[in-house]
Amino acid sequence: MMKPVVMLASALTLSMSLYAAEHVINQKDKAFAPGTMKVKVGDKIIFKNNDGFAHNAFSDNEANEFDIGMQKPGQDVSIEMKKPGKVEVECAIHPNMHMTIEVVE
Ligand SMILES: [Cu+2]
Repeated sequence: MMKPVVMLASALTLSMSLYAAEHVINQKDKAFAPGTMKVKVGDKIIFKNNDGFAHNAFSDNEANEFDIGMQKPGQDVSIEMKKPGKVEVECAIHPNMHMTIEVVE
């Protein structure tokens, strides 16, 4: 039998996942598409690599710092946006790749 605390925690997780949206960012021809995106806290961003070579998307912004690392062609990587703020996304391999995600409450 589950303890009440555990039941509450799983109910919260369930309700959060019901509201969390998923957004796709494509990496194609050494560019992020779309170039800007507005999402809510808790939403997931799925980075797709549609190129024939690796990418390495990352952000240094304090609010949602992340580093995907080497992402091979055809791989999907999911990142959760945990705090509100501006997220400037760059690629460590291709300096010209750049996009912005605005995370709101
Ligand atoms: Cu790249």
